[in-house]
Amino acid sequence: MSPQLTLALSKGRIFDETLPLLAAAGIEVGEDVETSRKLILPTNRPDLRVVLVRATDVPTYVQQGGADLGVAGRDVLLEHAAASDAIALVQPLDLQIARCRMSVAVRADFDYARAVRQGSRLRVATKYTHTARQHFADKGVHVDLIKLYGSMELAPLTGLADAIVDLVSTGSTLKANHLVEVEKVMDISSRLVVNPASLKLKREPIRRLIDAFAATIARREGAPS
Ligand code: PRT
Ligand code: MG
Repeated sequence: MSPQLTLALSKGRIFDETLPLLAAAGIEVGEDVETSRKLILPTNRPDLRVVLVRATDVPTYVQQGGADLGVAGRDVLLEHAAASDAIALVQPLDLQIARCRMSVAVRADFDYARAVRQGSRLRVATKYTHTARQHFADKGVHVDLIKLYGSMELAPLTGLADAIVDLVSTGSTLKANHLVEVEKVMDISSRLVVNPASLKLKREPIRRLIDAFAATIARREGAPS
């Protein structure tokens, strides 16, 4: 019997978009996550189970060996890497799921380009302080970063900040709050991450899973969308 593999996923879009990749590899998750309160989900493969953790906890689980593999957004991985001094996670594959972009947004009546041109010091609220700091440093824009854990859109509306750095998908959240996207920081998608020790000790089953995911992604990219 091959060794037991644990895959860490977060509920919501990452779980929903990883399921079809697993299915294409012949793996079915045995519980309905929406109704079940279980955090450990068996699959039809006795050597693979799924654990459900918070999106921001996926890198920690995989890095510390609580899971062999995980799926996490580039946003989460960049912040995690900047905050931890431990050995980097292995990132063998961009799964091209849960795609969005990280952008700078401001109130519609705030002239961002002018503020940047004048070299003003901007107050920027974000959950992604490391990535945002890097972005503005690269552009030579002076910023005071304000760390928030949610509802970033509120910051420019209340005068807490001039701008936010947040994830944007359809743009409807910004629109509903009268904010406009003024600059893209980067494209975001979710990646497979692997614990380096697991990759050595459980090389074969991990390799098979990576190959199966890669084949599905290649097929999707070849298909007209
Ligand atoms: O929600 P929770 O606090 O439990 O955790 P989480 O927000 O970390 O998890 P989740 O499931 O919301 O996001 C997991 C990952 O999905 C993120 O780390 C991103 O890599 C990716 N992803 C893709 C997104 C989005 N698209 C997205 N649109 N994550 C968040 N959003 C949010 C965004 O922050 C904003 O509030 O959706 C809103 C914008 O969406 P639009 O469509 O209105 O533009
Ligand atoms: Mg969320």
